[in-house]
Amino acid sequence: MNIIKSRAWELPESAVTPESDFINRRRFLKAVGMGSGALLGNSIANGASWGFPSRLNENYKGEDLKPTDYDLIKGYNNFYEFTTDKGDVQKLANQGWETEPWEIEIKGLVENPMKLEVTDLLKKTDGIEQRIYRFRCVEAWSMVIPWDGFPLKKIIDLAQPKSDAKYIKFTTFYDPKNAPGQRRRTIDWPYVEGLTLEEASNDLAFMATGIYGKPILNQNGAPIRLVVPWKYGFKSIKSIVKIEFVKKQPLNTWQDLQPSEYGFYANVNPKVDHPRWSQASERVIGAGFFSSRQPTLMFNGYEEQVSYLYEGLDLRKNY
Ligand SMILES: Nc1nc2c(c(=O)[nH]1)N[C@H]1C(S)=C(S)[C@@H](COP(=O)(O)O)O[C@H]1N2
Ligand SMILES: [Mo]
Repeated sequence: MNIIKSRAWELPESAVTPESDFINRRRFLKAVGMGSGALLGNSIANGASWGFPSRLNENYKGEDLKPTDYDLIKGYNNFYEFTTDKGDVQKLANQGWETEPWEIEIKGLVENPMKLEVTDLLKKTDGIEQRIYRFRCVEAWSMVIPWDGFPLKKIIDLAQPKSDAKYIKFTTFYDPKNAPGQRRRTIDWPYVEGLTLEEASNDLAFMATGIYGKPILNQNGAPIRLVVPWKYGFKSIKSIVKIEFVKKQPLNTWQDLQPSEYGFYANVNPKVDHPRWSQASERVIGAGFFSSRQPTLMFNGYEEQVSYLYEGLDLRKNY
């Protein structure tokens, strides 16, 4: 397949093209009037392969953003269920840990609780789309990721929350046999995250089942994960098995671990430093030596879309 790399835009499988070509391919498809989202991403059959190819959502095409190379997105990971070593997640998450079949449960204060295979959920949420989002880890590094998936709001609409549901609590799998990091009790497993119902209903809140037009890989949170681009990366919980509508604010894993450093909101905010480092700028993963740092933007560049959620809230206290 490598021999036709120079004509990447003709390839039916984005899987084998270098990701720098992704940008050129999009430009080409646009030029011939196919729309830059019509990536012909022939997906390898796996748990969340349903719905591909996805179509680019014109509202989130990341006009001024350069997607990070796929090799970096899938090779530089935080997934403590496996290891704290970013370079080793890729290997350890692909040694016997199965992400298909995968059941997901939607429960709590809802009219329509359900427990179903993730593929069946995808059918109910009616198709997937592609969105290019900034991604900013609390550790002050960043990437740009072309996600495939659907808005979280679609799950809310399916579930029909009752009036006393105020938050959504998300839970990751628990499988210490296949996830070596879970054999260590450094964290009170399973990993948990949460959003207010209002945050979760914002159009930016996304459930990802793919990256770069291909089903999401184990190390990135297969078969389904949350993506909240205006918050620090730890809010974007991976490999979800349970989505619960609750009354009280859930205690998320990082807040539980170190409440003085990590809060519930975790909105990207260059003006509020982490107790141990500045959040004013970020290291851009994959950028050249001379342009490797850039200023961090309020709400990671999504201020216009999300600031209404925090009106009247002291962001210094509610970090
Ligand atoms: N279940 C789970 N989800 C998780 C994490 C984790 O360790 N376990 N790490 C978080 C952190 S700190 C970051 S920065 C992102 C990293 O996602 P990526 O490896 O796909 O880039 O996942 C988040 N979601
Ligand atoms: Mo992170």
